[in-house]
Amino acid sequence: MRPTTEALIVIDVQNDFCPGGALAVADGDAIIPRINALMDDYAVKVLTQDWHPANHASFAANHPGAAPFSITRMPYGEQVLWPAHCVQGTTGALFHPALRTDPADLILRKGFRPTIDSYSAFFENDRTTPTGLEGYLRSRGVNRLTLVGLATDFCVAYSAVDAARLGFDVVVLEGACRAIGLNGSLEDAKATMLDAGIVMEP
Ligand code: VGL
Ligand code: ZN
Repeated sequence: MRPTTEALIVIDVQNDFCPGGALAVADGDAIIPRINALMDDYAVKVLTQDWHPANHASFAANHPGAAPFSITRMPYGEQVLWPAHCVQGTTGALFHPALRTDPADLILRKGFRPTIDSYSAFFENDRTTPTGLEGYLRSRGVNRLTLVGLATDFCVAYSAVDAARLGFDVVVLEGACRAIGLNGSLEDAKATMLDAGIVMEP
């Protein structure tokens, strides 16, 4: 068992990001057995859940004429327009049934405000509106994070970079993540994570 200063952060292992889902990540479900086993090693375990209202501004369907995976400009910067996914109350938003959820100390929902997306578990996409996760971890005395989940190049990377910026020591277990892969997004995300001082392990 790892010390109580370390937390496992499991990002968005939800039906819509797994094969058959609305924004399926190739092999997204393949990481689940390893994540389930990792939970036994950590005293502090947090699961995040992408949790959008149906009218969410990140959905292409809410921008007439816009194609999924196109890019638009929001007040807070560029935003990829996604197929509708992880809509509150739908099966797609549920955790994958194979993921162990009982051991989780905290389930953190994000992306619930209609006009702003939230890739990161720490800040919404304006990079300033906090989700509250930093306070939760600090008040529990956590200073080191291991990140796993979906997707490597979006929610995992954004969460890892924000965590490093906040002063946490961050390790990303690449083998326990899978990527969406959109115009070099994985390569970009890896470079950004390495620049931020994040340790990438297999
Ligand atoms: C994610 C795109 C949109 C993710 C969430 O979990 O990486 N990607 N919403
Ligand atoms: Zn989303």
